[in-house]
Amino acid sequence: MCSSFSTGGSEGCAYDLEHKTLERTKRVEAATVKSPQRVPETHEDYRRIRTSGEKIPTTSQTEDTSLKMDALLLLLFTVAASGLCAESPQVKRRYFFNYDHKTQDEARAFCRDKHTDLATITSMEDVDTLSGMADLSQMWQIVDGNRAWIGLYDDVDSWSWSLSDPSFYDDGEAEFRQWAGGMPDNIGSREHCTTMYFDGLWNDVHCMDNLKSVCCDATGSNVTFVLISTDMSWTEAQSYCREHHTDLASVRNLDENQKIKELIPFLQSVWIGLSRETWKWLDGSNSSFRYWNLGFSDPNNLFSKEACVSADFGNFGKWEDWPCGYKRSYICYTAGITQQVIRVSVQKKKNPSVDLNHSAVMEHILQQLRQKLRDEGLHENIRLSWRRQPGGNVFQKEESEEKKETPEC
Ligand SMILES: [Ca+2]
Ligand SMILES: [Ca+2]
Repeated sequence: MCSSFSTGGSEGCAYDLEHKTLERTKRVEAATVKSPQRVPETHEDYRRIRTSGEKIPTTSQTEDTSLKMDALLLLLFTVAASGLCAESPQVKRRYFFNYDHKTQDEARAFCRDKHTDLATITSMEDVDTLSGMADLSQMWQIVDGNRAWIGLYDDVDSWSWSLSDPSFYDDGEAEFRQWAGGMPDNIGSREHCTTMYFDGLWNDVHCMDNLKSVCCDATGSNVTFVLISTDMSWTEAQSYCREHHTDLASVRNLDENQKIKELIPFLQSVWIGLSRETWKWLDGSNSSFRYWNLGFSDPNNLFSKEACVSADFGNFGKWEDWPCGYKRSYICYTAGITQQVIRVSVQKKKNPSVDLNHSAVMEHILQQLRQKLRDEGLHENIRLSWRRQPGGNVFQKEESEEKKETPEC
């Protein structure tokens, strides 16, 4: 069952709450985007856009268009969007306890096969629901019983440079690392920013530490480094570098590592531009609800090995980080996911050589679309992703104008 709605000239469907899947295509005319801005190509473009507050353009004007690219955009309505469906502001998850023992990886695979995913928990109401469901007699283990995996994990491989312009890096340079032995170790589950010690080796540390920093001034792929002697947190240092220079220092190779090392005072550490994201839900939910067992100082990343989360139903369902390879019970959930596929046309006028299939370019376009959806009042939990077309690319050159499709529900 589906009825139509209208948001800012768009058309779509309000979805039936029995969680049926809806998929259809719709054309979004690029002509609705009037900005004459060009797609950013260099880190200087990105810096200009950042400092001016200007939005990163995704299309140019439509006249004289010779290159027109199409892509399919997948919208997942994991929560009934308030702008679309007034009937249910909250997703209705059904939880399933499984009392056999699996690692978090194995549990995730099972849940995705049989249900939607490992459990996402977004409120105390969810915690209470789960506490009422848990059968402790089936969760007995010689050690660490009463615990079940949920879908929260620490994204330990999400390191990225503050200077994100992909054209600044040759192959492999964005992945250059010079960690000291045993690093990154994420002591206390608090270390998500990176320093370089005066010996040139890197360490992950708490982002709120106050340290000196190294900024970079980049012109094309040429770069110079500047020591900033004022102590700041990583975020403060990033803001300072972006205001007065290009960005916090990126380190692309050993030569640049050496140049920065030579700036660092004896026995001191400085911020460089590498940081990472932390706790995420496996299903992509952006819920910030947390129910850590603060009595055990969780998350504490004991022995630097804990990147997965269990709920302890012997302790009110509170959360603890554990090594992901431990085998224990687990909780799946099933939810209504409504999805819609939209065909997006992007027209390139001034920069026909820009590669729309570059991951960074596609991510920038997604960010703009997310912001536009938010501006139009759609629920923040809408998830967007690109759908790859036959051949593996997301964008494909359009060969001819197709007849505009009539939306159907
Ligand atoms: Ca560390
Ligand atoms: Ca722990």
